[in-house]
Amino acid sequence: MNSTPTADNGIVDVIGVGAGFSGLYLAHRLTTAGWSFAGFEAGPDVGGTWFWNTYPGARCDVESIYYSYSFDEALQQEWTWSQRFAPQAEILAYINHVADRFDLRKHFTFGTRVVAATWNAAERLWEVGLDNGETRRGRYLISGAGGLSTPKDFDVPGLGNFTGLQVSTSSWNISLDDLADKRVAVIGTGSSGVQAIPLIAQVAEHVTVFQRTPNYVMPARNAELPAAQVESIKSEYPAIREECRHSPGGIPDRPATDRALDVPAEERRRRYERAYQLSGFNGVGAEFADLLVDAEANRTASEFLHDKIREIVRDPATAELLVPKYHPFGAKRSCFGTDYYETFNRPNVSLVSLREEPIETMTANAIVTPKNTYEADALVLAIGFDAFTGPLYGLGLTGASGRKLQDVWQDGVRTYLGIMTADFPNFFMVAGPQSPALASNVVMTIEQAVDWIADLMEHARERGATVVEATAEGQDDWVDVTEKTVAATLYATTESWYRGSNVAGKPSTFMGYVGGVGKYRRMCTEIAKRGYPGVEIDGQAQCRAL
Ligand code: NA7
Repeated sequence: MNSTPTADNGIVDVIGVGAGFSGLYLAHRLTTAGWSFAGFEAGPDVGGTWFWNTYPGARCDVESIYYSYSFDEALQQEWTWSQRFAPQAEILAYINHVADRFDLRKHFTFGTRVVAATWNAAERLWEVGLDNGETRRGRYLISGAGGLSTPKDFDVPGLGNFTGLQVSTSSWNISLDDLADKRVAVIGTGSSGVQAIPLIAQVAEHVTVFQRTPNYVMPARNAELPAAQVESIKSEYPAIREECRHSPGGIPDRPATDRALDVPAEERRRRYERAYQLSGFNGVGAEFADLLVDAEANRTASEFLHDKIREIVRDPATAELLVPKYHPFGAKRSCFGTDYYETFNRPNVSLVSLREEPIETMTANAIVTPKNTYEADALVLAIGFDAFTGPLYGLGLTGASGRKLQDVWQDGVRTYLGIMTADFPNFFMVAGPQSPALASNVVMTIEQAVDWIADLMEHARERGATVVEATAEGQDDWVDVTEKTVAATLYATTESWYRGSNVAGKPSTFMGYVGGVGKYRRMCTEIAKRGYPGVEIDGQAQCRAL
């Protein structure tokens, strides 16, 4: 049970949702500042994404030394990452360590989901319904529910017919051994599928990969972190973190100033090759300044990577199917894999392109396309998430005007800084849509958002104010900023979960601010310094924000 004391009237200062990276830092930051806090977490323990996504090969594609909290110097000195890209189990162990070290579990009720939340304007508080039937009342409601925590429905008929073993990467509940010697069908080739497929192929009798859109997959080049490198990083951690906070992506920047087409073809290729060896988000995608804004420049990187696929994959027909041809490199989330393309050289792995033969239905033991019937004993779904809005709509939010969040956002997401949304007073989103979350080392974005929220709450408290809300004008301006920023990039040309296109019927809005973590931080800091323009504090609108 939640052990946070509440006032006699049963009203807690803050109701927090989720005990992943966001929720834990929220609990720590706000309770340290003297707010009472009641957190609710659907899972049985801390971890969020890293609690649920336990599929084989699951690891973060941001390097561990950056994908971790920076708020406490002693914490970052005492924790030692073993690998360049930490596997899921190690990240979960880290999150557990943080929860223990700062005694954070006492602030949460586990196994309990927030399913309804209604703003009570008369009493200036949120009435929050839980899936156990109870109601809690809180002055503020803050979502740390994450952006990729609501699995997408499988939108192909016939899934219910399949009677074999069935598992999703996002709620993995079997062991790899359960797939041993089975004919396994894997649907989905985003980051999750790309990480899982090579390991499943090592144990399965046969793996049939069903690919809808080929992705750019670069070798992760994961490795043990040498002790000397760890020591060197630790000795400079505060400076490294500061660099991350002001960087484009929340990791130390490899600033690119050259434009791809200004460089002779031979040299360009040499540079791509060197960057390919580096890998990570500072690899090929960071080699030239214009790769995400100029289609011709992008083509040079795309073609370099196409050639890599053709070099690795021995069967030319399979290689051609794996070559990404429907989007520019980087416009959809790039993947980092280990032996991904090499896996298609195994005799027990085959590839089905759903562009050529879409799934028509499933039977008890097969996937049926117009061309073939693919028998399978087990089905692995790696089909992704109803990103950002899925988790938020799951909270059942009803705002000041009595409308549900999904109705207010029926034509697309509208937020102020990706943190607040008009008509939902005292409600905050950590790493929400239209924040830099989607295009950043999200832990940096989380810390920044939590600190900004805490500062705004403190600002209101010092003034004796109890209600803060984004103004419609502030929000319009922010939506405009996010749209103009993305319109100048190739992200705008590509259908992906970044813009909600992976979920049928979801209105198309780009879900992130892609102007950079550092620039975003500067804007947020400036807004705070100016007394929060774009926010109404106890009904007093400040001047226009942006
Ligand atoms: P992603 O990246 O959304 O990938 C999902 C994959 O599943 C992708 O290849 C989809 O093809 C495919 N998909 C989705 N629905 C279907 C259906 N109905 N039929 C066939 N194929 C389908 O999710 P991940 O879990 O891999 O990664 C999510 C993020 O986690 C990732 O971006 C990182 O940020 C970490 P599509 O491309 O839509 O054609």
